[in-house]
Amino acid sequence: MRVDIISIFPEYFAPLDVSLMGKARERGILDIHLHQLRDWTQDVHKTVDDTPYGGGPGMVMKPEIWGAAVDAVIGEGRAVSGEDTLPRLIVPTPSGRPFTQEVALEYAKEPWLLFAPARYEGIDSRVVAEYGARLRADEVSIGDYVLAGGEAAVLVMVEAVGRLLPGVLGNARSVADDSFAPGAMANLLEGPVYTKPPVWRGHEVPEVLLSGHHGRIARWRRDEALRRTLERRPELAARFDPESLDKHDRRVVEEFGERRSAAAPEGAPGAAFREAPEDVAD
Ligand code: JD8
Repeated sequence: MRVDIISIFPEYFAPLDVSLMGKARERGILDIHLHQLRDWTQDVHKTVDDTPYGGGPGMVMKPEIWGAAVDAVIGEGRAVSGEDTLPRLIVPTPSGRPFTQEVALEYAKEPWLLFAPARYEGIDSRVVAEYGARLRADEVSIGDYVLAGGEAAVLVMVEAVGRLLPGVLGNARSVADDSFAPGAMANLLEGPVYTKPPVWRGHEVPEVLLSGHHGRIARWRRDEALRRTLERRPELAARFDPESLDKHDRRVVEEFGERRSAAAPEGAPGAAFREAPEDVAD
């Protein structure tokens, strides 16, 4: 997969030289190209921003600079790939569609991604409109909090997509086991994990994990993952597919609901969840 990143802080992406992404690049699975946006400015001050039309705080990034940069990078990519392929343009923004594991799996199928992380108040909105007419241009957000720029979001997305590429993850772990991975129990959080020593500062490892009884261990891990999801992400639990809950799963969900209702008086937060066991069961 070819990945191009245009930014006024290309040095921000040094982390892509190390660990899993670094190895993926060494193996030629991931072909990452960093570009300095200011290389496409014309003035001595290398200006990339200007005041917002309509007034208001901050500055907006100029469309001409991004247009010149994106056109040049597309041309460079095509010159290298020799084909008339076009990249998928990805613009991080707090007002974008949520970036999820599902979106990561979709992007992992793409031959070429072009990321446009902005700074200031963002990029003049005509840039996405312009390229949206010529190629797939997505505005995405990595979460409901505000960053100072798009670079951190690009690091998150490149790692989330890069680890899904064939040959990147060792066989120690397959992406099929991932939380949020589509399949039997999509939207199930990871359960607790343990390693040696069996006792640490008086804290013991759950006995079942030392039993060697793989069936009981798998069952325990699933129960823990179910409880953790019910506790920490009720909105995910509410999306459990009833078909994929076996009798034991339903028992865990019901017990959780009973414990929750016992703990939480009428109308308390989470009370709404109490209802779930019924509609899960049928
Ligand atoms: C791109 C500029 C900062 C945003 C004024 C603060 C993504 N989940 C996310 N949170 N924040 C971003 C994000 C923030 C960005 C840019 C992404 C470019 N900023 C701006 C608007 C309000 N400042 C993000 N993905």
